[in-house]
Amino acid sequence: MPKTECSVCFLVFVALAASLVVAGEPIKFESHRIGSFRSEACCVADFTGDGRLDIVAGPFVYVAPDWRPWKIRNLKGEVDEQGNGYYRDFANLSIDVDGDGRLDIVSCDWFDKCIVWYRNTGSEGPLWPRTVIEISTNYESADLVDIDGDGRAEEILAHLASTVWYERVDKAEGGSRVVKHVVSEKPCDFGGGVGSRDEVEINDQAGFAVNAALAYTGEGVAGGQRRPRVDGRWSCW
Ligand SMILES: [Ca+2]
Ligand SMILES: [Ca+2]
Ligand SMILES: [Ca+2]
Repeated sequence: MPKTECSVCFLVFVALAASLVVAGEPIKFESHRIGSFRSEACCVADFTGDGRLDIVAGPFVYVAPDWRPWKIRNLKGEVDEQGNGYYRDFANLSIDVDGDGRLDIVSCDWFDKCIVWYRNTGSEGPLWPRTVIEISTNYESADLVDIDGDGRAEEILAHLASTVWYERVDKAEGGSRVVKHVVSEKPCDFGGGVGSRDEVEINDQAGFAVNAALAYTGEGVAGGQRRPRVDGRWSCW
């Protein structure tokens, strides 16, 4: 079961900076309630293409600047007034999966053991079509990270018992698909992260690119599973 039961982000809100950054002074935040739907995941990105950052949480895009809720999907699940329960939505990652210029959403589900994406239709009306990327195992969550070291956090690192990540690639005949990369099938505690060689202690290894990214599993940085990508292949020790 996800360890975040009933504890994270059920109330939809956004914290906006209320003061300018002044050298040496902490940034102050002021919370603004923009909705009351209780769910766990959210993300911030420009889903309408107007240059303003919107918010996705639960079944809605809350559209800036007035945070009007735009319903884009239905979610399975239920959360009661005490915050008990789940909606089947354990990550919201903003990425243009189909390459049409509009940001879509990648999500995952612990209970249905799947990773999915919702296609941004660009206009209000029909709900965003849902496409299953894979059904395999329990998905605790997922992050957008820069695994290939190109400076863009466009790779999907899923938090599973195994260590895998997903990549959006263009198809030769047009369109796109999401490709799965398996780093290790060894089951570990849930969790995931990525860091550069400078950020994670590893042993030196011939041929290892200085800026290559690492993925490691929930066994942690200290003594955990670290597998650097070397020339397009993964190795481990
Ligand atoms: Ca917008
Ligand atoms: Ca898109
Ligand atoms: Ca990248």
